Amino acid sequence: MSIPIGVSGKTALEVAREAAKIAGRLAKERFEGEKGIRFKSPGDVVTEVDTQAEALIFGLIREEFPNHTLVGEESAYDVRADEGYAWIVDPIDGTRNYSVGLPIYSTVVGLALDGEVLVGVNYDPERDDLFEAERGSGAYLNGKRIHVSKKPVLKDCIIGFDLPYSDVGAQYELDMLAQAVWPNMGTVRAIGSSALGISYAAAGKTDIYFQHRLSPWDMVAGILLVEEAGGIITDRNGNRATLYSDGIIASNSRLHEEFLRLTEGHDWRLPTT
Ligand code: 2AM
Ligand code: CA
Repeated sequence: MSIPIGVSGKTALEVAREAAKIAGRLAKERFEGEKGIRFKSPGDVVTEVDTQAEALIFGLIREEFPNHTLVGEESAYDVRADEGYAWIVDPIDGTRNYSVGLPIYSTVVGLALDGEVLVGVNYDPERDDLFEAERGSGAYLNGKRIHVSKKPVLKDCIIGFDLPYSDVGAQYELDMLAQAVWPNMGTVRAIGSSALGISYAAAGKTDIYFQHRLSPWDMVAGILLVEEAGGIITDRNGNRATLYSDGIIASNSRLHEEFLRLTEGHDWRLPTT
């Protein structure tokens, strides 16, 4: 699958990296100031910075790849991300954190061809952490190769997860976690950014990550990072994750099997529309 080159000769990865860094730095500069916060729906917050950062990223991509589709959480959320070359952008993942001054958020830029992710970048401006991957070339954090956890059993593990906004699904998820997984695991972390949560699992900092009700821009970089870091990332039923999976589980294959076995038949598998 060929990874395209931009008008000026930059690679898609270079463009994704540059765009994520510029937007992430804008978010960081505005972190202390007035951000223009409003609620899109209960629990789902957006700031003026999200909108500005997305416009900035789209502008940079459009200059290099004028014929590609642009998909973004704020201004182009209803555009299909799995047809042709599509750039998928989350200007600030973890907006709820960002809006209240919790410094746990990141900027996601990915490129997919017919739904197969080719390039994925996740930039955390607070720690200057750059997670990036190109299909077939491995996953990297700040230039160093990363790998998923090697742990074989959940008993020793840190499980990362996040909850959907005010959604009844969150109750199922917590219930499932408490009943099925809790007695068999180490400990849990919920950091409020699924893009960072998946990236930390790709880097083996946590051992497994799960969440349902995600959107293509939350997952685009994570799907590629986990696969290029030697892990597996699936939907709740164990099928390979796509940009439109209703939730994901990311880990190594042994932990994955154990997690799917433990959660089999639990309510979080029920459709919750
Ligand atoms: P956001 O910050 O970009 O809105 C925390 O709950 C994490 O899950 C964040 O990454 C948040 O993305 C994402 N998230 C929460 N509820 C979601 C929903 N219903 N659909 C898509 N993403 C969601
Ligand atoms: Ca997001």
